[in-house]
Amino acid sequence: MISLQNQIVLITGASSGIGTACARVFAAAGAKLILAARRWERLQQLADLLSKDIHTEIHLLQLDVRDRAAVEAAISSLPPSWSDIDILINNAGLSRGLDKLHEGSFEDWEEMIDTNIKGLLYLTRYVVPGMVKRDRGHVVNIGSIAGHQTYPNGNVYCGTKAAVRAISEGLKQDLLGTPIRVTSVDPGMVETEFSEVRFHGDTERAKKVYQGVTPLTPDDVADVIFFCVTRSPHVNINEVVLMPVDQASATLVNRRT
Ligand code: NDP
Ligand code: 8X3
Repeated sequence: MISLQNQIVLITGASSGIGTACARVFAAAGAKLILAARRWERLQQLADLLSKDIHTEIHLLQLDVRDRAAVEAAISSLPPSWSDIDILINNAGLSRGLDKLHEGSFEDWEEMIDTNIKGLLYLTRYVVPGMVKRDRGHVVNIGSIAGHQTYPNGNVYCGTKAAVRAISEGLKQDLLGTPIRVTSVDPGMVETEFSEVRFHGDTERAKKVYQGVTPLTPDDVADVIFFCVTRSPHVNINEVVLMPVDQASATLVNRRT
């Protein structure tokens, strides 16, 4: 196992899915974890588990990434032993609804844009200056295949992930001349709470998304993220697109039932 001993890793959206899986993988490599999300109990349960099993050092942040002032306060008030963030994993994100654009819900749009684009920007804006000052760091943004191909009714969600892709590219350009690395990890279908959130808690509809296919697991994605951040310091993996063998595009899925 490659060691990330004493490296400080901030993971947003750590209370579920890909974020939780990242917490496990990075804890196993000896990193110190700052875990952020809105659901405090979930974060505490995860922290209890990781501190018991792997003796990980953990700092929790109850944070809504849409709230710029809260993001600024959370980052600027980190205790000195936690403030030098080495790796930022901008993972918090969601889809809401699957409707035609001209019938879509304004609330759903705003939640996706505020979380997936603006939240990611706020974290980046408040964390990256410290990385520049310390001359080290890595930002990993979780995009999606939805940022590469728009699918019917995906409109605004796909737009937010296309924006994440452009922002990752822009950040890489703006950090040229520094040793800071930028990576976009763009998965296809991963079985998490994603579809349940998309369908506003309709678990039956959510289950159907993964019916008859073998989707990616959150661990598969965490594994790729870990690979990206553990290359030699002169290597920048700009973008990784990964999907299950059962998927060929956002709309081409091999279902066995
Ligand atoms: P989950 O729903 O399982 O996890 C989403 C995480 O984001 C939760 O921890 C949630 O925490 C957090 N989150 C959502 N809104 C906010 C907010 N306003 N402030 C802080 N945290 C927030 O889904 P995934 O693990 O699948 O999603 C993780 C990322 O992966 C997302 O960016 C998603 O778009 C992307 N993705 C997912 C794919 C999939 O098929 N599952 C494929 C491609 C990309 P809490 O509610 O506690 O705040
Ligand atoms: C999640 C994957 O195809 O549902 O970003 O948009 S998809």
